[in-house]
Amino acid sequence: MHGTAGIGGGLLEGREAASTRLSASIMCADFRSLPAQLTALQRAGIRAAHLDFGDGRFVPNLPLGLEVFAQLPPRTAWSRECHLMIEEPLRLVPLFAPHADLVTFHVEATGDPRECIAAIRQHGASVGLGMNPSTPPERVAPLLSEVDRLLVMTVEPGFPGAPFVPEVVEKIGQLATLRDHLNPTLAIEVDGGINMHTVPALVGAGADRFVGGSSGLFIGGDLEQSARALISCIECAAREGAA
Ligand code: S6P
Ligand code: MG
Repeated sequence: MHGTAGIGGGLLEGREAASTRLSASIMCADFRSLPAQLTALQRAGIRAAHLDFGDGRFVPNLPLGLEVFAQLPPRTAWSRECHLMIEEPLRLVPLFAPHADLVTFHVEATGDPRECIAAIRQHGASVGLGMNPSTPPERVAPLLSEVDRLLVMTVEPGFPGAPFVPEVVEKIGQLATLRDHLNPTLAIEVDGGINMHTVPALVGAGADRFVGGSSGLFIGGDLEQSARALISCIECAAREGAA
C-alpha cells in the first residue's frame, strides 16, 4: 500500500468514507432522468459530480456544455469537479471556475501550467492537474506541491467506455511515491474504466479517488445498488491493502 494519504489509512482512521472518494461522471448519466439518478447516487453516499468538458481538439468530441451546471443540485449538497479536456485551458478558466469547487486542466494542454493554477485559485476553486496515460511522472513532478489533486487518466480521454490502459497502474505507484515526498495531502484520482475489476490494483498502487463512469457505475439497472457495490469494492480493496 502506497501513500500516507492513501485510502487505506484514510478509511481506517475514519477521515473520509469511500463513498465520498467516488465521484459520478455526469457525462455517463441518463439525462432523461438526471434528478432521479442524482437522488439514487446520493442515497448511496455520493456527493461529487465529475463534469467533462472538451473542445474537439484536445479530445475529438464535445462532451458537456455549460448548461449542465443548472441541472445539478446546489453546491452545498454536491461538489462540482470540472475536468477540462481543452487546449490552452487558461482562456476558458473564467467560464468554468466560478461554478466549480475544483477545476482540473491537463499538463499536456498548456505551456504555462502555473498561470492556470493561479487563475483557478483566483476564482477560489481548488486545482486539479490531469495527465494522459502516456504522460510520464517526470512531467508532473515539479507541479505536485502546487495542486490539490492529480487526475490520472486510465483511458485515453474523450469518450465513455474507452479501454482501460493497464500500464498506468505501475505509473500510479511511482506517482504515489512522489506524492509522499512532495505533497502528502495530494489526492490521486483515477478516471476511466473504473470498476470492480480495476479498483483493487488501482487502490493497491496508491489511488485514493475514483471517477465512476459507464464501466462501473452507470451500468444500467438499479443505480443506487451499482453505486453501493462500487463503494464496497473500494472499501474492501483499501482494507486488504492495509492488512
Ligand atoms: C473520459 C472522461 C471520463 C469519462 C468517464 C469514463 O474521457 O474524462 O471522465 O466520462 O469517467 O468512464 P468509463 O467507465 O466510461 O470509462
Ligand atoms: Mg473525466
